[in-house]
Amino acid sequence: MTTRLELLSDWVAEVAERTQPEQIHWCTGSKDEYDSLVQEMLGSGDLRELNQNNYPDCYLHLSDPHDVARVEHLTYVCSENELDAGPNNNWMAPAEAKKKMEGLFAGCMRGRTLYVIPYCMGPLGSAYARYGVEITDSPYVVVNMYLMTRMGQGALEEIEKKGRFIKGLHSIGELDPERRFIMHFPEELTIMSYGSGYGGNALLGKKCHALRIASYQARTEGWLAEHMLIVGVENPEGETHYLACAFPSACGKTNLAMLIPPESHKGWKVWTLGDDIAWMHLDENGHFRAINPEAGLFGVVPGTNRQTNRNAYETIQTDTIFTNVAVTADNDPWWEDKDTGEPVSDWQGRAYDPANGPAAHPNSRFTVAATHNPSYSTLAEAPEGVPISALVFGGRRAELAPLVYQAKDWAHGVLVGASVASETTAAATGEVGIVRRDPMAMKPFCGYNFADYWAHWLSFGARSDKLPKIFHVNWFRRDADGKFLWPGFGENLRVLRWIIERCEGRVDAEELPIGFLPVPADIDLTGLDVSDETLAQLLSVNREQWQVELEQIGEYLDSYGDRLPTELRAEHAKVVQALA
Ligand code: GTP
Ligand code: SPV
Ligand code: MN
Repeated sequence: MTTRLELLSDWVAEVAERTQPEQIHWCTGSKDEYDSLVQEMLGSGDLRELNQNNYPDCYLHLSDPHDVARVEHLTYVCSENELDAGPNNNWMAPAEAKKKMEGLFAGCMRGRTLYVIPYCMGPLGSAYARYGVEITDSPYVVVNMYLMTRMGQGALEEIEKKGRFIKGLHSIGELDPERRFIMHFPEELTIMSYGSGYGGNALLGKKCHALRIASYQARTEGWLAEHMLIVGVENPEGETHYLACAFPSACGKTNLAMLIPPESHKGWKVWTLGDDIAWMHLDENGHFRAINPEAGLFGVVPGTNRQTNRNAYETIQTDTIFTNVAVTADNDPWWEDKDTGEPVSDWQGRAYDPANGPAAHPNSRFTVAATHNPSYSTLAEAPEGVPISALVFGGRRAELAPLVYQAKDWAHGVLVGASVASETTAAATGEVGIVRRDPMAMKPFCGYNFADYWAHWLSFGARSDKLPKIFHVNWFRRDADGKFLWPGFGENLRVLRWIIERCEGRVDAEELPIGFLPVPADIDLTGLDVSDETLAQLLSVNREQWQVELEQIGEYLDSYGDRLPTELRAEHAKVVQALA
């Protein structure tokens, strides 16, 4: 055995007994190990080489066509008590779920290698870091975990010192959507995932551990695990504010985290700390401090180009695993809006035919080390994290939600977060473009009852008077022809500037029932082709539409029954009254 921690060696032996692998590989996390797994997968066809002159050390994985996104209807939170999982989760009794999973796992690794991946979420050795071990039979998962987490020997040593870790068991199984389940046992700190090789279903350190299990732990321990990017905005005077922003899947976190200031903003700099997950603790001074538990980027490929996100575009020129993109005649990776080249073969490896839909899957992804990003912050590895000035919620709303507004105080901000709704995207299977409630962008990721989660959020109000200010943004408002009203991407810096000015108390705002809105003149439009009328439209608040929205929010909150905090109901009633 390659660990002195009995808890771990016993678990690996027990899993091996059940799953019957041909061999067991304990991952060291070395570059040699990564390289040899890549070579092996090139041999097996799991990976394909891309043009190594144009894209050195870049590879392509084409998944099973029925395994391209998260599967929320097959994802469960298995707490002892169904109410603890809440109406926001699918629930199954732990005993029943385990029995089902044990049946699926029986003998499932015959002829395969069982990989043991010890990993760390967060800077190694940080007081805020957490540890887990994923067992998987997928070498694709191993190489992705190598890029996305701090995995291997260093993590194992910490786990051995602590004697504790999250147990994550994964098998790709037959990749049959009928035999696919992602089960979480928060009370036992255990995850079982079967039947999918896709990121959020299979890289168990990410959504399963760092959000579902961690959110459950965070509640009992007094901190927050959130679906948020972390970004530093430095002004020309060299002062930096850090923001943590929660947008639903495929709604712009990676892009905002890697933002490039527009031409008009000489001297401004933007630093990436994280693009998907933030763990936030109150420090001894009552400030929120955030770390990014991840070490890599698992980003949406389509739409990435030099204009929209040059940092991401440059980051993925080398050392990147592409999943489900198309390729050109030169064997370069290709995706919609790449702005150069054209596809000859699509994400299913077929000759490209526009009749088959997009060449790259809309949820095609890149996996790359975070250190590869030119805007990676030197503080991203700081064990104590960065202080957060503002929390920003957002969604994809063609109508209703203005470009930006500020919550009146913490409790109102919690209501603003709880009220987030957004059009669905290709990040999860199911229909795209349907507005659904996605509180705090955590609908698919909260490991317990949302009612208790909102109570936990509200509880910070009494714990500190130095909490971050809370905002809501919407980059996706459209005109009557369906065109985006706001240019977005780098230009979003103009909105971040207003947010920072509000945090510093340097700018007034207009108080409306829904919150504080910018005085239009305070959004700097210099050098931008956006008219005053368009800005007015972007900032407009339609009373009737908001009344309907508030009614829907009220019904939604009511669906949480007795557990809903009365304080949240009261916040809702205040806004309803102010709108009347
Ligand atoms: P997950 O990784 O699924 O959590 O997604 P994400 O929130 O990181 O979303 P991402 O930044 O990858 O953006 C998803 C899609 O939205 C991409 O196709 C982007 O091009 C597009 N997008 C991002 N920011 C903007 C914006 O400001 N305006 C517009 N119109 N589109 C944007
Ligand atoms: C998301 O869907 O929010 C993602 C991609 O960030 S996944 O890791 O698959 O969840
Ligand atoms: Mn995400």
